[in-house]
Amino acid sequence: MDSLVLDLFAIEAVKFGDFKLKSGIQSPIYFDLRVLVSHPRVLERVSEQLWLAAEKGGASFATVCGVPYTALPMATLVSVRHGVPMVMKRREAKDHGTKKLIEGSIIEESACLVIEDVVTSGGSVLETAQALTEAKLVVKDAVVFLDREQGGRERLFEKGIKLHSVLTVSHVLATLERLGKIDSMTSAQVREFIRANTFSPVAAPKVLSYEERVPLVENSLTKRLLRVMIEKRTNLVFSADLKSKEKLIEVIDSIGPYVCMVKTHIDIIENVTSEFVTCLTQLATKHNFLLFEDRKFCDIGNTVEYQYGHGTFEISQWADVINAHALPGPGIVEGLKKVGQLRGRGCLLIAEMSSKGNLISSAYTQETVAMAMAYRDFVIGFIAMRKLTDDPNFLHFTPGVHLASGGDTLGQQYLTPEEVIKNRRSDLIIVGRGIYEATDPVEAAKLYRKEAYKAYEESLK
Ligand code: 5BU
Repeated sequence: MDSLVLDLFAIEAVKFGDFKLKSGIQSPIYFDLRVLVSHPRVLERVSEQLWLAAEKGGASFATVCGVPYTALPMATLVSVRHGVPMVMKRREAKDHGTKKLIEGSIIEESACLVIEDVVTSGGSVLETAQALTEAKLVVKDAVVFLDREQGGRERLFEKGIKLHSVLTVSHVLATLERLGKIDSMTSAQVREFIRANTFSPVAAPKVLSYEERVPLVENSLTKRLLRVMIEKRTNLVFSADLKSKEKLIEVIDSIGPYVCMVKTHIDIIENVTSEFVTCLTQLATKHNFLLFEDRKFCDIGNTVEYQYGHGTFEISQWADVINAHALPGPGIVEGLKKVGQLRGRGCLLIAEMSSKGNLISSAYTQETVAMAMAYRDFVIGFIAMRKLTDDPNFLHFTPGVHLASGGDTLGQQYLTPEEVIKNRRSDLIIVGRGIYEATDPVEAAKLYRKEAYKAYEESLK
């Protein structure tokens, strides 16, 4: 790497002095990698290092895209040398014809590696990543030749992009000082400049407490649930997936004090009777929790209207909350809303799933969120693996939660309560086997409640 740093210095791709940056700030160091096009051998080495850095960082991608203009030749070399297709971002959308911002053949939902010459705040990488995302590509990794260490890496990380770099300013300074190209004064000056001009990470929106959310939410059912969560100090939903009615009633009665909601799969319970359903609703009143039937409706509006309002289980008569796939389109919400809204019920849209290999793509998730926004009077939130929107009206419920990570033999994948609530900023955890298969389900429910509530309180700090 020493010889590459020396070459950059020799061709004046890195210069020391007093330079006015785009932002207007005076800088004692300047990187100008545009000169590389006049030095093909150096350009070739820079490009190869970019490839190696991405590879070393574990980036996986199907296409590459250089941030215009300086990184375009670098991306081209990477593409040609390694046989990875490239897409190209325009600086401006064409004002005639297709208005496309990204040129090239796009394989929707495939990963694209963003290539950049220098990263300061990460703004240009983000701009390119946004255009790529709009063109239905997925950006998880970016590789930069030189990281100015001024906060870009952190900012990109917050947006879900991992930055891999070939060189950092510190490394360049140390190398040039060691090889006698700059003195220690210059090096110290630059270090101080970098320290004083670091972009702070974009503050993640503050997590609102349940109390703060109550007056902000429009739906009265959401308000009710939040109040239960506050009063009982619990964001735990029990997934009561037991087949025996007696066992189910027994478990629900014993863990009722620790949950804000009980989720059922009514069609797995043997010989369901109206007395059983009455018993369920009585328990909900006794322990002050809501009932959620995990029916996962997924049909045209007309059919779901019948399924929800009629049939053996008469779901709309007793379930406060139901859920639905967004797959059939808005008609499904219209159909369910026709039955549920007058009764004050609410619906969760399944925006993501916990099971391995599920076919939900990020574009599908985004469309689901958009659909929820359009039906906010009836859709109260999502089944999702993380927080999807900062809109306080929507509650995020995450299944696939277990204190022991791992999964089952049929594709379930588990996350811990802390990961779900604190790191992924979801609102509620859904736990089934972690509780009802435990030697002592009551103790297990208490533990899940404690862990998830603690994670929520910590996320407020
Ligand atoms: P478990 O025993 O905690 O693994 O049960 C999880 C429950 O959540 C179970 O009733 C599933 O039907 C439900 N579930 C899920 O696990 N993953 C999903 O993506 C969705 C629902 Br949607």
